[in-house]
Amino acid sequence: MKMYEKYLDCSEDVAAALKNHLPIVALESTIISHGMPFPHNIDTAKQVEKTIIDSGAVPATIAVIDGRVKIGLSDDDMKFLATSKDIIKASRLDLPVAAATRMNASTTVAATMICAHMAGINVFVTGGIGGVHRGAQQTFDISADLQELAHTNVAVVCAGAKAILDLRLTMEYLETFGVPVLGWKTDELAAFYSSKSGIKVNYRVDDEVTAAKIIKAKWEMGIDGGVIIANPIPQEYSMDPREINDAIDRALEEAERNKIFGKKLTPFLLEKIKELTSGESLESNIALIKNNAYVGALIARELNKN
Ligand code: PSU
Ligand code: MN
Repeated sequence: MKMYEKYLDCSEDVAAALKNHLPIVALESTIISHGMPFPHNIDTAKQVEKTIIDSGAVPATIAVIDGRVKIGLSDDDMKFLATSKDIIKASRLDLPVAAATRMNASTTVAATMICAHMAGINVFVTGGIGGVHRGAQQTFDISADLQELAHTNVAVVCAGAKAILDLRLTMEYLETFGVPVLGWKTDELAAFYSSKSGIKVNYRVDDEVTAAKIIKAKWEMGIDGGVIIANPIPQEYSMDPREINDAIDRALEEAERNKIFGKKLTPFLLEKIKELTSGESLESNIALIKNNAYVGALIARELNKN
């Protein structure tokens, strides 16, 4: 038994999938506790799990409950995360504290990658990754997600990153740390609510066979770290970039006025943007995650072959 295994609890479904070498897709939980309001958070989490099952893979939503790292959540766990106001948002730095002092914590992209890797899961689906915040030249606010992508061998399917971040600086940072950003059937970096950012990805991939070959080549060559598959939001849900950027600008001003920074900043901005777009952003958010779940399942199945 590996030392870290004593911190993990796999659900029955996930344990069986690991034992039988079935394709598994990890999912984060910060989006449940800090990314969306109830009951949309739990509805979405369940729909995303169902999409993965329907696409031929096994979902594993990850969180820390009473200090236990749960790989695969029960209905009760999920309801608890979706409704309780006292869930810690755990990134890499929080994870040991959450485990040692029996906290209830949702996991960010960084923490989910760590836990997925411990459990032996190498594909992870989320909505948007954290990145270099606007104004990071002054604040130094760069999400720990990016360092995790630099070091931990998990492929992450996302709809790019939200324009609350500085997308150009985020791409520069990822380049410095050798994280390939692959555009799923596109040359352009997806910007979460809109499919267009005006920024190019490193490479375009048009199918899961090529994506899986690239991911495998990276790890077989001993080049540690993640791979990002940036999957644009489906066209019919893509929001007008002007409208969404307007909301983002106003949310950023409000955050500055209220002196919100650090780990509180991302949840604050997400909540404000939802208010300012009168919920339109929420519908897009749900659509894009399901779309990512489908692509993640395809890639997990392909990686799982041989
Ligand atoms: N971006 C989103 N929705 C989210 C997040 C980011 O569009 O829910 C969450 C993810 O869990 C991500 C985290 O890992 O916020 C990043 O937070 P921070 O910037 O504090 O690292
Ligand atoms: Mn941040």
